[in-house]
Amino acid sequence: MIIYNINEAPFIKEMCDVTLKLWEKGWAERNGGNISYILKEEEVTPYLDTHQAIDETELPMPLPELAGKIFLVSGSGKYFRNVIKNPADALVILKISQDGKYYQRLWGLANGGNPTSELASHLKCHAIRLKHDPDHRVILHTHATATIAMTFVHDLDEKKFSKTLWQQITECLVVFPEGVGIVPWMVAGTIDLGLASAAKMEYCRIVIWAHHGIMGAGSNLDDALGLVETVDKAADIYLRSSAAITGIKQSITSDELRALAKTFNVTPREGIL
Ligand code: 2HA
Ligand code: ZN
Repeated sequence: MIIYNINEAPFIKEMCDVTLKLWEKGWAERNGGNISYILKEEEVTPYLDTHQAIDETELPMPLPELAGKIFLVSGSGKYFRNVIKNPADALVILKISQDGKYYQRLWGLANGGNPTSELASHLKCHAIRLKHDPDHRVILHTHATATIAMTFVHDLDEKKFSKTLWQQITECLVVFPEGVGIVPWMVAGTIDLGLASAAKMEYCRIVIWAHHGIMGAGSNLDDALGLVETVDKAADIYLRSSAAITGIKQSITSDELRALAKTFNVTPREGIL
């Protein structure tokens, strides 16, 4: 039985909060960025009949691993700044069919439209992260300014890039000991970009899209946003310290990073230090 107004649902409020934060950060110009969030059946049922589909659309590729999963997703072309004003217009709740070939719209996109153009990337990344982390729930893509800037001036070798990030703020290694994945510039919204990102998500929760943005995975919206914020803060410090122009004078050494890893009981990805 449906009892409550979905606009009051915690997952809708969280999505409104995070999309507005991303816009305030200057990372979500125009319709930039997209988010998808796995909802649990029991979270949704007080607000929606999860067996009542409005319509059904074929997925760009079959994803049987995600059969029956429910996602809250931002809409294609929708502005993050506006999500809070009209969540039913800007967001969509969809459910993957039992054969993994279709998604059914349960709610949202009230004035028409489609889920994010990066849906294929998101779903593929969810499937991979769930294999490694049963608590995984969120994929967040945003145009994090400093991270994008760093992809113009730093070697794109992901191990070198990861080490530079770890050297900027002491906590970085602790927050993302697996480092970051990097994909070269690719056309946005393509299956190829989705597959390349998902391949990186086999071993890390951050994938940087060179000259475009960043994708972060997490167990909830705060977790994914916190991860992306940590990476971007490190990138910002790297750029502000003028390392990119003048060369670094001193930094956190490999031995120091190893000591940090030991103290915090994290295992840095092999081959970076
Ligand atoms: O949603 O950010 O990568 C717009 C984008 C595409
Ligand atoms: Zn983008």
